[in-house]
Amino acid sequence: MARDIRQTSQDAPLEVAVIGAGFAGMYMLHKLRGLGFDVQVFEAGAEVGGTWYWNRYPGARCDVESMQYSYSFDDGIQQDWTWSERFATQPEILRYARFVADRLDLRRDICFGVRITSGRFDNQRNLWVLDTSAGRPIHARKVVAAVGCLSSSNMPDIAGTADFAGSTLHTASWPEGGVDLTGKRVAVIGTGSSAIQAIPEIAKQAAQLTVFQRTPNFSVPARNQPLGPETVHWWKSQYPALRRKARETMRSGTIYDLPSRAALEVSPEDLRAEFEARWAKGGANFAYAFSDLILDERANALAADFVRDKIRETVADPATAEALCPRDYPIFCKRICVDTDYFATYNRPNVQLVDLRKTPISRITARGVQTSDQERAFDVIVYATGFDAITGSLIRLNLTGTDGRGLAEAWAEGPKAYLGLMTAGFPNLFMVTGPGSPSVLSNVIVSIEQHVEFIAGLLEHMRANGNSRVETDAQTDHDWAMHVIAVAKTTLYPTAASWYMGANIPGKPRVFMPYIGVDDYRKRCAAIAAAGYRGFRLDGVDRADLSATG
Ligand code: N01
Repeated sequence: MARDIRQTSQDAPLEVAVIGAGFAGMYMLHKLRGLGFDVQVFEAGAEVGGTWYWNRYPGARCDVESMQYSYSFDDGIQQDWTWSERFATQPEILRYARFVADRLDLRRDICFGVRITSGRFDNQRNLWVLDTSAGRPIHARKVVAAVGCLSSSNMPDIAGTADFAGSTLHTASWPEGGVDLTGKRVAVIGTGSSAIQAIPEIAKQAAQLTVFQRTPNFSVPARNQPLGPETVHWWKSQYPALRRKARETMRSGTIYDLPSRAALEVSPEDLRAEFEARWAKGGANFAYAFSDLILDERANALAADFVRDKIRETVADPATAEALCPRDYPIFCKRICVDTDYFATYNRPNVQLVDLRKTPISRITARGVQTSDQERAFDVIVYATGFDAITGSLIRLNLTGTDGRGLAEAWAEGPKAYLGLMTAGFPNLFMVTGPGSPSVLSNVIVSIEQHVEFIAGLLEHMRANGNSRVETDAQTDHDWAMHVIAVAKTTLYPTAASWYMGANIPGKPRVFMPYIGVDDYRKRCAAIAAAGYRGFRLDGVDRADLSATG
C-alpha cells in the first residue's frame, strides 16, 4: 500500500526525503529504514523501477548481463529471483524491481505520482523545503536525490515538431501497454543504444521504417539467449565471491574477461582471432579484448576497423553499409551499443536509412519529416534522441542552495561535486551516482549500492556525533572534478563528443562527468570514510583541518 505525503513542518520535519524510486531510491529507503531513520520516498511515476519504468520502447533490454545487473545486498533476493535471459528485457527488469519492492515492503514508504518541482535550503533551520506536484510541501532535514543519470529525456529543438499530425513518441517515455505499429509508416530519429535496440523490433511491425541517422554508432552483437539452469546455478552458488570480484577488482563493476595482452603487441592473426572470439561470444566483453584499446589511438583503430568490416559483411547495400560505419570518434569512447540484428535489419525491404550528414532535417511538417532534399510522410515519428544525462535530472529538481543559486548556475562551467556525492552550497543534499562518480561507466547497480552504503554510513556517523549538517566546499569539489578529468585524460574517452561530455545537449558545458574506475573509486571512498569523512564539513568544521591537526 503506497503512502500519502506525510504532514511535515519546519518544527516536525522528515528526517530524510528520498527523491526517486528507481534502484537507487529503493535501496536507500531499505537501508535507512533498517538503520532506524525516518524516511519517505517521492516518485513521479506510478511504480518503482525508475528508468526501467519509463523506457518501455520495443526491444528495451539491459546491456549488462542479468546475473550481474541486480542487487547484491540481500542474499535471499539474489537466490530467490531467477532471470530468464542472458540480457534481461525491460518488462523482466520491472518485474524484478516489483519483486524487490514487495519482498522488502518498500511501498508503504513511497509516495507515487509525486514530482518534486522545486525546493530551497533554509540556512537558519538546516532544513530543506521541497515543493511537490501534489501541492503539499515537504520539510526534511536531509535530501537524497536518487533521480538517475539517464532519466531526463532529450527532445531536440527541430522546427515544426508540434506541427506533425501523426503520433509523436520518445523512446524514454513510451506509452504503457505499448503502441501497435502494425502497417504504419514509422520514422526513427537517432541511432544511439535506444534506437539500435528498437529499430529491429519496429521493423518487424511497421509497413515502412525510415531511420534518420546523424552519427553512426559502433555496436556489437548481444548473442542473447535463454539462461540455462546450470548457468544460473553456477552464478548463485558463488555469488558472494563473484560480487566481491566485480566491485573490488573491475573498472566497470562488471565481471568481464580481462585482457592479458596489448593489441599493438600481438600478430595480426592473434588480433583477429581474439576479436572474432569475443564477437562470437557477444556483449560488451568485446571492449576488453586488449589492454590498450581505450588508451592508444592506433590500438583503438584496430578494433574500429574490425567492427566496420563486420558492418560491411552484414549490410548488403554497400552505400548503406558505408553510411552505417562510424568514423569520426574512437570506438568505446561513446558507450558501446549491444544489439540483436541491428545491422542486418537494413537488409529488409521495408527499412531505409537517411544519412542526415548528407541531407539534414530542415523541419518536421504536418505530414512527416522534411530533409534538405525531400519531404517524407509518416504515421508515427519516434524520437530516440537520448537524455540530458547525469546532471539533467538533478538540475530539473530546481533546488536552490545557501546562496540562492540553483544547480544550473552553480554548475554553469560544468558540474563539480565531491565524489559525485555532494556539491558546495547545498548542505545535507546527497546525490546517488552524481557527476564525478563511476555511475554510467559502471554496472550502475554496483555503483548505486556503494553510494547508498556510503551515504547511510555518513548519516550514521552524523547521528552518532550529534552533527546536524554536512557539506562540501568549492575547493574540495574543484579538486575532485580536476581529478576526475585527469583520470579521464589518461584514456581516449574525452576525445569523443559524447553524452559523457555533455556534448549531446546544446549549451551544456563540455566536461567529462563520470569517474573511470569502480575499483579505485571504492578504495578512495573507504579511505575517506575511515578518516572521519575527510573533505566533508560537519557542522561547519572541515574534516581536512581536523585530520591535519590530528
Ligand atoms: O541516446 P543517445 P540513447 N537530429 O544520446 C540523435 C543508455 N541506454 O537513448 O550522435 C538528429 O546515445 C543522436 O545523434 P548524434 C546507454 O547508456 C542503455 O540511444 O547527436 N538526430 C543519437 O544518434 C546509452 O548510451 C540501454 O549525432 C539527433 C541519438 O539521437 C544511453 O542510454 C539501452 C538529434 C541519441 O543517442 C543513451 O542512449 C538504451 C537531432 N536533432 C539506452 N538529436 C541499456 O541497455 C539527437 N539525435 C541499459
